[in-house]
Amino acid sequence: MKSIIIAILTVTILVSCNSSEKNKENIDKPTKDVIVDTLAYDADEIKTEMLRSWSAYKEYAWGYDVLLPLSKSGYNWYEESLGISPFDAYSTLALMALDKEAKEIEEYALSKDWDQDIYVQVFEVNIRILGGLLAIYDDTKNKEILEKAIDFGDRLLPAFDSPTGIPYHSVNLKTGKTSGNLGEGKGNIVNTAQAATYLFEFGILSYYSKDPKYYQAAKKATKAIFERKSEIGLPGDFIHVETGEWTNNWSYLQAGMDSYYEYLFKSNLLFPDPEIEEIWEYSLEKINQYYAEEYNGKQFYACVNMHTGEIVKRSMSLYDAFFPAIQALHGDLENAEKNMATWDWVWDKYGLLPTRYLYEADSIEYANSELNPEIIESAYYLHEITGKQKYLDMIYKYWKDMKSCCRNNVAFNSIEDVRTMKEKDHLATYFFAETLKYFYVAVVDKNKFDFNDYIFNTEAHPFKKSNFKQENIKKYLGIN
Ligand code: DMJ
Repeated sequence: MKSIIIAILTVTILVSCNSSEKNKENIDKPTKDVIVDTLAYDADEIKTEMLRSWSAYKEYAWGYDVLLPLSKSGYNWYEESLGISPFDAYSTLALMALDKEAKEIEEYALSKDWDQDIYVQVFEVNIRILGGLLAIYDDTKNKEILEKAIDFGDRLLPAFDSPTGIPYHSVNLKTGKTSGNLGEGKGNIVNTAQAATYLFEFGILSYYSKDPKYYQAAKKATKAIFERKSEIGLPGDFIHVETGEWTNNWSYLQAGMDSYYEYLFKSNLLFPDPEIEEIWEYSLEKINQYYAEEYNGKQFYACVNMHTGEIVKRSMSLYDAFFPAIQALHGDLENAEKNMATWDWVWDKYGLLPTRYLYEADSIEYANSELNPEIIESAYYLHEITGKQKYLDMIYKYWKDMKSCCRNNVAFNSIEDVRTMKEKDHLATYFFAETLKYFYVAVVDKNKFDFNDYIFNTEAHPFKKSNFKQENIKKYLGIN
């Protein structure tokens, strides 16, 4: 009896926010089975939470891009709404068989007129809106949805009409005029992810429209980055769209470069292209050669100087937690598992990931946490690929911690500071697209969703591999 009480007490402490480091002393550890049983959740629980959060969006923020769950209101990214949350939510609702809700979004998408006189950030709307529209089409095969996706894609294309082929930061959906990050004609600088995270969605759009122009524009932008690599083979992190000069000489896996690498690998899985595959293989070698380092017995990926390879900062942003998934899918399980262990260790320090952690200084640089999915995504891939229970246990723990820190009376909220767990009035659109989806697919029956059948875009919109026939890919995408 005594040992049961100790075990229950211990589990309670272990799962509370900020738990693990602080509470190690004076407590007998419960057996692994006790932790797992207590932390385990099922697919129905996540589905219920998705429905609850989605209903809150509809009640308080319908017509806006984003739900503000504490003030029970909404806000728009630009002067007019693009409806970003619905586009991000569709594929998760559909996968959960929440058909009525998914149908509402399909109808909303059909009512959408993209002729909006607003400048939109090309990178963000590509992964969320174009990715979301294509996911609706992939699921429904509704031709009118494809027309909406083609219309939207056509409105993004003028951004790629630059001297280098690298897209401008923003484009006006109505006029096709472009703008830098500081306004029209000003600050024509983009980070590497904004420059070259298009192969996947533009490849799908080319496939379904049978028009290679989208994939070719994405490929040109990707090659423009790769061809400007340094003498030691690394790309930089910020580039001038018109001159093609690097404006900063750092190189890393973190936010700002992350999805450039992600798409070099993933796009090639759907649409085999020898040129892109070669760029990926080359880049992966450089990542392992220059970014990877063992520090205090753990595997990290540092920020380095693109010309010398010298480490300039020992930091990690929570976005880089996507990389164990890529390593695992690529087949490099040794590095994937080491990298995942490091992420899980950071999670245990705080009970959530801070936006940026400095591993040399062992301190936080940015303490906010915004319900991001990447660590769950990687644990999910690792569980699927290795079959090891410990990765599912990590996911259980992440859910329990996220629930206890971020669940509020209508949905979920972000955190201002992981050290105090002060709440922040924001629910990012990717929470619907990614975070809840990864929690769900990690535990749902294989006959409802089989990991092996899909490739996710960087916003976790899933695309069924069998929808893309090898015999058509070269022609539709213009691959030699
Ligand atoms: C998502 O919008 C995408 O995954 C993007 O590539 C970077 N990460 C955010 C969520 O954290």
